[in-house]
This record gives sequence, C-alpha cells and structure tokens, in this order.
Amino acid sequence: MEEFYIDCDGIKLHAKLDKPEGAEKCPLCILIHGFTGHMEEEHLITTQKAMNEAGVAVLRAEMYGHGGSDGEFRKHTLYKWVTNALAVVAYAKKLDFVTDLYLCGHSQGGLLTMLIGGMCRDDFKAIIPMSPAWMIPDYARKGNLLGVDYDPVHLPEELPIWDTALDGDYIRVAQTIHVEDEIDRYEGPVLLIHGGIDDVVPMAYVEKAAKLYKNAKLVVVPGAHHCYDGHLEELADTIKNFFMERV
Ligand code: FER
Repeated sequence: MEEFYIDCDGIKLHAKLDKPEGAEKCPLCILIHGFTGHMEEEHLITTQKAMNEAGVAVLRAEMYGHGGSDGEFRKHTLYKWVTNALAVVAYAKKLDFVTDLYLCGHSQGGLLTMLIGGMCRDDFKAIIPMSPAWMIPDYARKGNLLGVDYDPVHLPEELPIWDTALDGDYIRVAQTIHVEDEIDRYEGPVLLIHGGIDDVVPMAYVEKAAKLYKNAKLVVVPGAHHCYDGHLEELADTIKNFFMERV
C-alpha cells in the first residue's frame, strides 16, 4: 500500500493505492466514500480487497472535508467533490502501470460516480455506483435533506444535522444537479449494487438508473442495509464476479 496526497488546486486529497500482488501492469479502479464517510470504512475495504483479488489496483481517495483530506465537512459541496474527483482522475490517467480505468463510489460517492461517468465518458472501461445517492438533488430541490425540512426557495444559511451543520451552499449546489443528463452521456457498462433493505437510498432511484443507462446491470444484495453490514461477502463476490468476467 502506498499513501500520499493528490493536489487539487491547493487542497490536499488523502489517497491510498493498493495493487494486486505481483502485477506489473493492470487496471485501476478509483474508489470514493460517501457523505460523512472515509476510506477505511468496512464496505470500502471489502470492495478494495475484492478488486485486488480480481487483479485490479485500487486508488482510494478522500474528498473535501472528509477523512484525512483538507477542508471542513460543513463547507463541502458536490461541486467541490466533482472538482476533487476530476483531479483524482487526472492523477490516475498519468500512472504508467494502468491499463484500463474504472470508477466506483458509495452513496454520495456513488452519485459522484454517476456525474463523473458522464463528464469523463471516454475515460472509464466501466463505472460502479454502489448504493448511489442520486436522490440528493431531488430532495434538495424539495426542501428536505437528511430528514431536516427547510424552505427550498429561501435557503437557510446552514442546515443543522446531528451534532454539526452543513453550509447552505451544499443545498444551493445540490439543487442545480441533474443526474439524468450525465446518465445520458455515459454509454459504457455500469454495475449498480444496492442493499435490498437500504433505507437511506430508495430502491426506486437505483431501479430507474438501471433502466436509464444504456448498458447497466443491477445487483441487489438481499437483506443488506446501506453499508452492507453482515453482507460484506456478497458485496465482495458481486464485485469479484464483475471484474473476473472482464479483466
Ligand atoms: C440525504 C440522504 C443521504 C443526504 C445525504 C445522503 C445531504 C448521503 C448518504 C451517504 O453518502 O451515505 O438526505 O443529504
């Protein structure tokens, strides 16, 4: 494992690179956590190891305001994450050992995966949105995020959540995002993975994504919640099977 920082216009993004044993040249998958998440979460480590076992190197990167990266949580926005992810993609494209590039993200990182998939349509052999939180822009427009109601026209300066808060700019930015446009733009293979009893991201959104993408496969892990607790083996098998078929 190599640990380092990727520069994004002066913001340091904490990253770790894990390569499969003995590989000289191999594919690489960028892996991104969710809202309030980080790269050491169990479902991310499981994903990383499954990919390594399938012969794929994994570049885990933490986005603005999360994990060991620069920035304050309350000041993060999806635009900042998009800019960060573009810097990580640019970094990955320069790595000599990389044959093909993949992108995978969980929850808000899954939403990001759908956005970056469309924006960098020529760069990825496939994308893997896991439990992708693509309802966030819709919820932001309706006036309820994380169960907190607000006036969607006259936005609050901050949204109190748990023991912290999110800057109003998070909402302002989320309201402008139209994921369907980026779904349209991406024509490559998509593996959507979702927990059968995820109560954070509604199944209806993931089913709609599976229909709208031109080339998508949806794997539902029965009985799994948002972070696949107790079902990590099925998550690993789903990922391994997907790569074994193509790498
Ligand atoms: C929300 C529901 C889910 C939300 C964020 C999420 C900011 C993200 C979840 C995740 O990334 O795990 O209303 O609002």
